[in-house]
Formats: sequence, C-alpha cells, structure tokens
Amino acid sequence: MNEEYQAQEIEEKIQQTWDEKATFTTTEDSARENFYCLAMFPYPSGRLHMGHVRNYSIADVISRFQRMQGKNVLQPMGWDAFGMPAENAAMKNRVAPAKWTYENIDYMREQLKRLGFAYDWNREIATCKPGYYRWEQWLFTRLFKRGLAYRKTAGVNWCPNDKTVLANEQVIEGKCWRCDTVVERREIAQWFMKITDYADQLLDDIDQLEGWPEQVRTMQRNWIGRSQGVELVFDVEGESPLTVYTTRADTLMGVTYVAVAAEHPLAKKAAENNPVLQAFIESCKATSVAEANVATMEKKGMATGFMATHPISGDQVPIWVANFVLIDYGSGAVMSVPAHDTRDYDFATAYGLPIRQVIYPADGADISVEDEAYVEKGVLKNSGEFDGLTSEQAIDAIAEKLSAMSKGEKQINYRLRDWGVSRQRYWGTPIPIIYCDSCGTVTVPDDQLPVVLPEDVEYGEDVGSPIKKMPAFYQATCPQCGGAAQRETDTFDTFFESSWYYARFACPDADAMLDERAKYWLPVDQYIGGIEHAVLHLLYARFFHKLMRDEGLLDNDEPFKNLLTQGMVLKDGSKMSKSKGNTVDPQELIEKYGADTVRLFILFAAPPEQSLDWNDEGVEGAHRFLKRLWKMVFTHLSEQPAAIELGIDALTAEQKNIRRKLHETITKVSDDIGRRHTFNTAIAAVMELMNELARFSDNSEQGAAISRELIENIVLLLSPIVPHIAQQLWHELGHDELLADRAWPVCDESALVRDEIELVVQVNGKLRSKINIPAISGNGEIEALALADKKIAMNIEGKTVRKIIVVPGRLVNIVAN
Ligand code: L3U
Ligand code: ZN
Repeated sequence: MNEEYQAQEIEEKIQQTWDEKATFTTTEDSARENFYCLAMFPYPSGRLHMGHVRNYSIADVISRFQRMQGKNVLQPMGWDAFGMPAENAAMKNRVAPAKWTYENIDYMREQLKRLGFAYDWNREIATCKPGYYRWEQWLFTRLFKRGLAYRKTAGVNWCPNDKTVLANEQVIEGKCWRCDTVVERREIAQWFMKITDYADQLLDDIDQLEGWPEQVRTMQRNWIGRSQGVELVFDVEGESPLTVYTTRADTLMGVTYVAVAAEHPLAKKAAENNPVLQAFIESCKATSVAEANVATMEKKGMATGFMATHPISGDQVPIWVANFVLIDYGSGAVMSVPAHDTRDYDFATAYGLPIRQVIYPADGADISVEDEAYVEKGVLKNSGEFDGLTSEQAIDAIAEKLSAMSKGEKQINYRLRDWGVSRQRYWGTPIPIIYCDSCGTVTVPDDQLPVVLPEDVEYGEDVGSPIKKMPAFYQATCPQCGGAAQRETDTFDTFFESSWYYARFACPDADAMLDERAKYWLPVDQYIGGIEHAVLHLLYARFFHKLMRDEGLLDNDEPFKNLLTQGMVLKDGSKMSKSKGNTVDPQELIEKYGADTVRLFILFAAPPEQSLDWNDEGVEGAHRFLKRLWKMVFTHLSEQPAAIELGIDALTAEQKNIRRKLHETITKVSDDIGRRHTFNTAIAAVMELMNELARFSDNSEQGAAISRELIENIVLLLSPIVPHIAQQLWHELGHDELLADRAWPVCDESALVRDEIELVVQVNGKLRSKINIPAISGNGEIEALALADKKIAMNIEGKTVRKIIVVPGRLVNIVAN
C-alpha cells in the first residue's frame, strides 16, 4: 500500500474499473426491489456549477446507499438541451446553437464522470435529439385530436429582450425569469395545453405526495388555487350583461362600482367617441399582463360612462376600466367592494368612489373603514334582508337568491391558467402542425414524424429564428389535401422536454414514447432538485404523467414519490452566480484535491435542504480528513497485515465498549443516509468513531481484530460519499469485490447489549433493594439508578440524602435522614 493518499491516481483507476465492468449499467430485474433515483438534469450551459455538484452528490449518495441495500438502482443522467442560452451564445459567438450545445454536453459529461457519479450512461438523453423530441411531437398530435392542445389568440407575457413569450410562471415580479427584463403584453396566436382540465386531479393528488416537502405541496395548491365562489351578472342597459366571479358574495350589498379590463368589449365601445379613454386603454395594453405584476403595479382607471344594475338592490353603479383587471382571468370584469377589499379600497379612494360598509366584526368590536378596508369575515349590516347573517350564512343565502332570480350560481374557480407552450425561438422542438388554406390546422401524421429542426444554421446578431426565414423548413405539403401549405415555425417551451424525461430514462431507446420498462421503473423513488422548480417544472411533469397515463403508457398517477429540494450554494452569504462574479469553479477543486474531497466537503458542510455557505478552509479540512483516513488504514496494515478472526465471546469491557460504539454508529449512519438524508451528521458520526479508534490502544490479538472490524466498517460507511478512496482502501484491506456490489453493513445487535451486574442497595446500612445495572456504569450513573429504584425511593421519601457511598461491583449505601 502506498503511504501517500494520491487522489487523482486512485480516482482515475477506479473510474476506469467501473467503466470496464459496466458497474452501473442497469437492467430491469423483477426479482429485486427497484429504486429509481433522479436528480434534475442540467441545462448544458457550459461548465458545472457548484450547485450541480451539490445536487448530483446528494443523488449519488442515495443511489449508492440504496444499491448496497440490495436494490436494483437506476440513476440516469442527460441534458435539458434546448432553450435560450444556446441561442444567446450563438448570437454572441456566431456559433450554431447545436454545435455550442453538443460541445458543452461533451465537456460537462467529462466533468460528471470525473466526479465519479454512478450513472448508467447507456441511458443518456439529450432532449435536442430528434429521437427524443419526436415522441413529444407524437403526444402533442394525439392531444390535439382530443382537444387537450389548442390554438388561440391571447394576450401574452412578452420579453422584449429574449423576444419570446413567457408563461405566467416564468414572470417573476413582473420580470423575465431568465434575463430580468420588464415583461410587456402582446396579442399573439399561441398553442396551449389544457392543463386546466386536470386542475382537480393535480390538486387532489397532492394529498398522495407524502414524500414531498410540505412547502412545495402548499405552493402547488396555491398555484392551482381552487376556490368556491359565486358567479353573478350585472345587467347593463342596451348592452350584454357583465359576468363577475367572487369568493365574497357576502359583500355583494357593498358593491359601489364594477371594473372591466382594458380589452373588454364594453371598454372598447365606451372609447369609440372618447379619445382620452382610448388613450388610457392603449396605455393599459402596453403594460404587462403578467399576473404576478398585479399586486405591485400602480392601479389606474377611468370611468366608461356606462352603468351596471346591481342584481339584488337594482341600484345603478358606474362601470370603470381598470388596468389591474385581466381579460384572461374569468370574464374580464370584477365587482368592487371598497369597504372590504384592499385593492378596491385604494382604487375608490384614489378616484373618489363611494365606500359602503356591509360587514361588521362578529364580536361587536367597533371598526371603521375610514382608513382601510375591513377584509375579515363577520356579520352583515346595511344589506337589507340579509342583515344579521354571518358571512358564511350570507354567501349561501345570497347565492340562493341570485339563483332564484336567474342572476347567479355557486361556482368553483381556479387560479391555474392553460399552459401557453409556443415560443417564437429557434432552438426548441418544432410544433408538429401544418396550416393549409383549404384544410385549416392539420397535425403532422405519425409517419412524417419527427419534424426535424435543422441544426446547420447561420446565426447572426439578429435575434429572429432562422427557421422562420427558411423555406426548406416552413414550406410543406398538406397531409390531407396534398396542396401547398405552411409549417408552424414556433417551437415548444423547453419545459415540454423536461416534463417527461424522467420516464424516457426508463426506456431511452424505445420505439414508442414509452414502453413496458417505464411501468417497471416508475414512479421515481427519489427526486432531487432546486426549489426554483417547485411550481413550474414539477406541476408540468405531474400533468404530463397523467397525460401519458391516460394514453395507456403508464399505470400510476404521480411521477415522483419522494422529493428532496436542496438548498442554494452561497458564497459570503449571497447566491453563487456568474453575474455576481463569486463563483467557485468545481473543476479547479477537482484538479487540486480530487473528486472525493469535493463530494465530502459539499455533503459535510450543511444538511441538504439548507443553504450551504462556501468556505475554502472547509475544503482543506475535508481533504485532511481523507488523508487521515488513508493513514489510519496504512498504519493498521503495517502493524497487522493479515486479518485475525474476531472471537466475541471473551472480550474485555473496553473491547465490548468500542464494538458497541461501532454498531451504534452503523445504525445511526444508516438512518441518517437512508431516511433522514442528513449526510453531514452521518459523516460526523464516522469521524467520532475514528477518534474512538485512535484512542483504542489495545495491542492484543482481539484488540487488533476489533480495530480491523472498525476500519472495514468505516470504509463501508463512507463509501457512498467518497466512493473512490473507499474502494481503494477496501482493496488494500484484502477484498477483491467492488463496494458497489457489497452489502451495506448491518448492526450486530449483540454488540449493543451491555453486561449487567447486580448491586445491593442499602439505606443507612440496611439492605433495602437490589438493582441490575450495566457493568461499565460510572459512579454518577450508579447513584442515579439506585435513587430511581422504586423500593429505595419509597424508603427515603421525606428524608434528605446526605451521602452516597459506592463500593464498585458490590454495593451502594445511601445515608439519609
Ligand atoms: N434543466 C433544469 C435545470 O434547472 C431542470 C429541469 C428538470 C427543469 C441545481 C443549483 C438546480 C437543478 C444552486 C445552481 C439542477 C445551478 C440542474 C443548478 N442547481 N444551483 N437545470 O442546470 O442548485 O436546482 O439549472 O436541480 O446554481 O442543479 O440545474 S440546471
Ligand atoms: Zn389541405
């Protein structure tokens, strides 16, 4: 055995062995329990980020641990290869997005291999390959026929920098999620996925996701936003009635105006002879439609001159145009109750509209709506026949009354909108649709799939999509009439690709979207990724799973059984990012210390859900620890080259003690890795055990045998975390097998048993009781056990203990009076 720990050499050699033996190649095996462990696959953006290393190290420990439990473990890796960054780089460097992407993939693949992750590389997927995206094109054509994919002209979130449409989910506080540019609104014909048809299932099935963090479940529930309310109408003389939806029908008698969106037909009509209103409407359209903006935007409005008739009181209330009412949400009209809604209150105060209080606190407290809206529920006043009812009673009573008058009905509403999937960009999956003047919108037939995206394109500074200017791409023959037709040139949102990749990994070469192997592997047992995907990706993937299930491709309801959301990687307290210039390049660290040090540091520095503060000393410390581990084995082997049989029948108390510590540590580490996923405490426990071993200077034969038992188990317990050094040490300890194929150590229960001895307990010199205590107990422990004994406790009740004398191995005498 080499005296020095040489990480680079060892890691290279061990990785080669894994490669040659195809150690992590996985096949379906119904005889064994399977375990599918998946980390969110990366965008091939150039080089690995520390955040990737963290994500993938966590997944690798779980995978290797589960494998050592005897399970058939699948851990695949691939590339979320389409998307804007490739196009941005293409514009900047004049290189085709495909070339840029494939080069990045090649570089990053090497980095992942260098880190020693136990991937089945035979299942590698790049989503920009036609063999992958053809199947989502296929699914899309099926869904189109079932009405689950449709096209409509809609106001959209438009990022003027990226020159593309963004989904609501991609607008964060009014800005593009990717480039932070303020988002605008545009009217564009778009493709939509009817995710709203699955709103109930997506909501109800959240209850099944017991292995998900509660925070993510709540975020998904809120995003879907199911509410029970009342839909009702306000008549408008000479015009179509206005439909509004409210969850607070109890406040109906407090309505003092109605507000409509700038795009509402009534607003347009009112503006016909009103240039000031016309200008106002135009200005509203220019601002963003993003729902996320509404909370923070400045609320503006103008009267239309139209009046609405209150459905119950018959009062006439003015109709206003307001910039915060969105045409795509509900009917584009809302009833306004300034006394009981903060936004309506602000608006009414700004424009001098009346405020009418109809809800009062149930406890009779004196509140005023002079300074702010009263938004709680309570008891009704100023509400005619509904006076005295509680809010809950009033909602029912008012709904019934409206229903009897044919002016309203109870209704369930969702905040969730259909998913707009068209992107006007080039580097994405072509939408498999052909537009024919005679036949209309026609799907590309199966035998003409995939619609291949040309990869060999000229890329200039112009941000336009090259395929929109490429007749060879967009000119098509109508599959129905054979006439000349035009191909759709928009591409899918890249979340389309990431919505089903987890399933394709089960059968990456299937000659169908999925085959039987997907049923064998799914659901994913453990999914690991960033919290930034809590609603976007995780909701779309759940939706796709149900779509594929309904196509008969899968036989369960949910894609991810357990979810772990790992924390950020910070440097000096802020997020590590290129733009902040505070990144630490994993590559440099790997080259300096080796992969095991990087893995150990990143797993030791914090529990996985918490953010991890980078510090260089920590990396040094991790490296020193591995050197110490190496030296420990080296020293042991130089003193004790051959293994000695352990005879557990004749051990000394000290020998039993350290064995107990070992087996307690096995239990703790197994639980920390397997259940709690606290790898940091698992590592700390092994470190403690190593310290015990360093203090254990027993040169007897059995002492050496016990040292060997500890050392071997330390290597095993660390092996999922630092697999290369562990494998090498295992070899030095005389074992030929691969640790990946070795069983995880199990606790020897007999080692946990403490020998007991009987002690006589006296009170003031008289025998009062006998107790059984662990043989190695200290005096303090013995005194406590003696006092806790029932007979003794009764005997000394009311007395003060003056003194306790312990005669080791024989008796305890308590002096009390
Ligand atoms: N391709 C998508 C993606 O986020 C994932 C699809 C499934 C939608 C984590 C960090 C990230 C994610 C702190 C980083 C994984 C960078 C892949 C990445 N990560 N930090 N791709 O390449 O945690 O949360 O951006 O789980 O700085 O690595 O990230 S990715
Ligand atoms: Zn046609």
